[in-house]
This record gives sequence, structure tokens and C-alpha cells, in this order.
Amino acid sequence: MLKPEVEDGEQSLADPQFRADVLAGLERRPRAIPARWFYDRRGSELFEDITSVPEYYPTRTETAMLEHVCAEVAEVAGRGRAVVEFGSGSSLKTPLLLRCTDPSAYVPIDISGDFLRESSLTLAEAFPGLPVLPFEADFMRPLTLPRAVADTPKLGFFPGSTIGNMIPLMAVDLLRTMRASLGEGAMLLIGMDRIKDEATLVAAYDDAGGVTAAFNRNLLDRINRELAGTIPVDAFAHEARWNDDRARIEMHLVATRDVAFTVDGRPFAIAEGESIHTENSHKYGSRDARILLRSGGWTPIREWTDPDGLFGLYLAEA
Ligand code: AVI
Repeated sequence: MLKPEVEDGEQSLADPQFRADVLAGLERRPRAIPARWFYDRRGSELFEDITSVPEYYPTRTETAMLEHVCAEVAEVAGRGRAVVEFGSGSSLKTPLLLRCTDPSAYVPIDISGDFLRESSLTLAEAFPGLPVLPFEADFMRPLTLPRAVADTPKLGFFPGSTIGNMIPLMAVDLLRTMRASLGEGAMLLIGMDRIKDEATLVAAYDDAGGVTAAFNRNLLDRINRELAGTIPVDAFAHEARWNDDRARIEMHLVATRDVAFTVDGRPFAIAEGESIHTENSHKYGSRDARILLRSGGWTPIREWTDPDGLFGLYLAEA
């Protein structure tokens, strides 16, 4: 997804889907740009930084949980499955799972080939003898997995509560797609962040050090870089809001003054106080998570949470 920077006046070389999503998103009301566009190189680095800020509990909580529940996952799922990780990214939680499930192969799937290649090499070194079969693909679409694992039962792995970044309708679609991609007899280990008090949730998405704010505003920098935009980034404030009706944290970029700018030559005006909605992060209680899984064609068979009930891990079977 990395694209060269564009000089003023040069024709933009950006991803056509990025251009289409940004222009349509700025045009519509309320204005909204899909969160997937956060993740250029800088955005991916900033996300890695977020995972270690004190307020952002999901990553460290889920990682600690994995260490504890892994043996039980192995017991229920059985050894020798092919572990298929959806959106493997930098795969930091993966070794924890691979160590105890004794897989026959590891198939990391990611849309970003750069990340995928780097993390696959690291894992292959850490697990000599384990076939690591990186698969550059968009896991939102049905996939035919590598032939080497065609006849092996799969254990899908979808940590990080990434499912929460989709509206429930899309989340259900994705679960169904995963079921189809993983095939007969598959199991799925999935992480979902839980509903909790508003202050903890808002702080996790608006840390005092401003890392999440930088992550959010990097989207505007990216638009300026790749779509010849003239957005005055300093005129937008990061805001994290808890939407109780929809059980989700929303991230917004709110104009702190009236602004006018162009993107790809198209003019836009945003009034003070108006926002661009940039991300949803849905939270699921235990029942909600089980209903979601069942709606997506999966039967939940085990679930775990941490001592503070912050995060949920679910093991389900197809
Ligand atoms: C990737 N995803 C699960 C993160 C989340 O918590 O929704 C993205 C994120 N956005 C702001 N902080 C983290």
C-alpha cells in the first residue's frame, strides 16, 4: 500500500481506491473515510507505538491472556493444524500460539507484502522446521489457501480485536468468508475487546502522549502527500467518542476553525466544529461476541477473559 510521494502539480500516483474513498468520504455527510487508509508506513509505525502506550490496554492484555490460554487452545484444537493468521501484520502475538499448538504449517495472510515478508522471515528463523507460507491477499474476500495445507485442518487466528473495526454487518460477512476460506473442520481463535467504562475506553483512544492523535492526523498528511491535498492538518483536532447506542469508540478529526482546501484538485470547505469520522472500534460483551460468532457461522466452544474483564478471547468451530 506504500506509494511514492507526489510533488505539487504532478499527477497523483495514489491508489485509485484511496482517491475514490477520500473524495467520496469528504463529499458525503457526515464525512467519513474508511479506517483501512490509516496504514501507510508511518501509520503502521504509529499503530505499533499505540500498542505500548499505557492507556491502550488491548494489546498487552490479549498478549498476556494468550500465554495463559494457549495450552488449553492446544488441548481443544489438537496439535498439527495449520495456523492461518488473518492480517498478520508484524505477528508479535503469533509465537505465543505457535509454541504451544505445534502446528504443521503457518500461513500468515496480509494485504501488505512488505510487512508480511519481514515478519515471515523472523518467524521462520524462530521456528526452524515449521513451513511458513506467507500469503499476500485481502482476507475480506474468499481465499484458496496454499495447496500444501489443502488437506490439513486449520486453526484460524484473528487477534487484536480487528473485527471491531467493522460494522457488525461486515463483521458477520467476514466471519462467514473466513469459514469458507478455512474449510471443513476449521477452528477460529479470535480476540474481541469488551465493553467497559467510558473513561477507560476513551483514554485508550486518546492517550495523554498524543500518539493516537498523531495516528489519526497522519491520515490527513497521507492525503496531502498522495492525493496532492492542501489540508491544513493543524486545523483538525483528534477526538475519541464513545457511542453507547452502537457500543463503539469512534475516532473523529474535528475542524477547529473554518477551512478550505483541495484534494486532487477538488475544492472542499469544512466549518468549525464539523468532523471527519475516521474509525469505529466496536466492543463486544461476552453474549454479544457469541451471537456475532454464531451469525458468522461459527459455534463458540471456549471463551476467556483477563482478571479485569477487559478483553475476550473466543475459540469457535465451523
Ligand atoms: C487495529 N484496531 C484493532 C485498533 C483498535 O483498537 O480499534 C486500531 C486503533 N485505533 C486507534 N487505536 C487503535
